[in-house]
Amino acid sequence: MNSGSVASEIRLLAAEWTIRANGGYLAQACGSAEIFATLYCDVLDLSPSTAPLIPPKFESVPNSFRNEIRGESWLGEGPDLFVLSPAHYGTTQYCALVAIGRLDKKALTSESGDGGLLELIAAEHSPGIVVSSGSLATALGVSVGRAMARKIKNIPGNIWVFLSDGELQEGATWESLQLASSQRLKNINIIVDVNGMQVDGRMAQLMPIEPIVDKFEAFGWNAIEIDGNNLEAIRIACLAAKNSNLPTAIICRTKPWLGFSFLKNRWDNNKLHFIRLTEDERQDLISEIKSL
Ligand SMILES: Cc1ncc(C[n+]2csc(CCOP(=O)(O)OP(=O)(O)O)c2C)c(N)n1
Ligand SMILES: [Mg+2]
Repeated sequence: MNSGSVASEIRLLAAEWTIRANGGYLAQACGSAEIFATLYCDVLDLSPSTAPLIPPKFESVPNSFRNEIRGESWLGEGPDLFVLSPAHYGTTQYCALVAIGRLDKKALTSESGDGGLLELIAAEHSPGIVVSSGSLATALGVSVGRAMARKIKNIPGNIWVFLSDGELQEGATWESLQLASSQRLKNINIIVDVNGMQVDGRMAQLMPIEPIVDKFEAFGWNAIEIDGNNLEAIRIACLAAKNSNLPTAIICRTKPWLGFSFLKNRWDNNKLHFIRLTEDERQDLISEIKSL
């Protein structure tokens, strides 16, 4: 698989979703397409999916008494585990799973409505999702716990956690980071999508979180800062994270408007978090997709 073509496919599928549903988290997919593509093509060591290409209908949330399918099944049985924390990036995860052949493209249409598993705000039963984290900043704590368990049981492999920059505004994140470094967990790494925005607008205006690198280092983590839309930079940073003796955070500076021209205008007007297309935007997007 070629990471460049997977990144383009993620953007295209997310754009088609947004047109179909007249709404979606398109900017999240456009900003992080290279991160997902590099992880799946060049970094994650995953065994084949144990889940069907077209997901079954939703019956109930997974628990210990029932045998409902878990989102984790689409990621196989290791040795690595990929934990997506911000649940509104679910669309990006589903599109990535289609692009790498773990989900059928038809699932994006047939399973994204009522009663389907492809929730807009993804949950534990949604393809590729390990932890329900619609209440943001909850998946990192679970992931650190799993990394501790793996260390105690000598289970090989790395846990890779995807965080959004908005989640750095939450206290639970920093408690989890502290626990990971105090336990010397080198089997967990974080990729942060620093796209500079959250639901109410710009990070810098609402509650600045800089200097991010210094903060991670102060919490005992190795921190690497890169251009998060550069495939090679992501690949090299992940390799360094794998070989580090400390838990590593890769701080990815991303551009959530990359891929479709109307997004830049929305960024300038601070309206990029959730996109409900105007008629003009819809027409522009359709003709841009046709010209690809
Ligand atoms: C604990 C919690 N607080 C607040 C929210 C409301 N919320 C939903 S999305 C979001 C933005 C979070 O920032 P980020 O993930 O960086 O947003 P994006 O870059 O996608 O705009 C917020 C605050 C939430 N889901 N959970
Ligand atoms: Mg953000």
